[in-house]
Amino acid sequence: MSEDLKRLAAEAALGEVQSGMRLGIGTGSTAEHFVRGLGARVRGGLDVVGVPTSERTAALAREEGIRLETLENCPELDLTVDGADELDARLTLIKGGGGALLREKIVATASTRMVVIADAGKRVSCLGAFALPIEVVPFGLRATRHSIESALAALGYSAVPALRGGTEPFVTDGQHHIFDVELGQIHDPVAVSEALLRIPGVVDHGLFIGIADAAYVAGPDGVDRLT
Ligand code: ABF
Repeated sequence: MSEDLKRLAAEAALGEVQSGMRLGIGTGSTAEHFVRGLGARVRGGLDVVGVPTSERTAALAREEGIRLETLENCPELDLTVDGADELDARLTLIKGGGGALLREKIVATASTRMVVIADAGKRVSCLGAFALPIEVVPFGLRATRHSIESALAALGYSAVPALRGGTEPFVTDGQHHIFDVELGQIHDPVAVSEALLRIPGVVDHGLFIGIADAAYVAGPDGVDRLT
């Protein structure tokens, strides 16, 4: 059921893709439906070039016969289509459950438009039930964890950052690690974002604020387009 909804959301976003576009291509199971649908259209004659947000997406896009470029060679994109872990009514997102948040944010920010694709289970009134991923450099992990804890405590959160992967830490495409932090409810995403970005060991976090322009959210009654 959820896979069907993801596919419906991805198909709806494919309606925004036109020949000649430079596309940012997202990561995750919803984005995979988009890549497969895009592959079918490319085989039918659609002419686009894609910049993938992860090695995983790059491999699938290649299999699908989608022409790929690096962001270095193609630094300005028309449209990025990507999934999310949570989205609210203002189209603020939590992303990074799949571990690709940094490239996802760089690619989305390099795009004129970003469109989110999701099943209705991702839609929330207040972000934060999904643990917020925070990408950090491996150097000084314990010090960075301490700084994250203190910064969040100053905002009223008593949260303990959990290193993804534990004793065998998950390594991102950028060779970083990820702390996941359960915040419960994020009433002021901007304050959380600013506090985290002040910490030197933090590379970025999974809050996407003011980046998404629209979202296709698929539920049992059809696909809603949110703007
Ligand atoms: C990417 O994949 C991520 O930012 C997010 O973490 C995840 C969503 O995955 P799925 O579509 O599998 O739920 O979009």
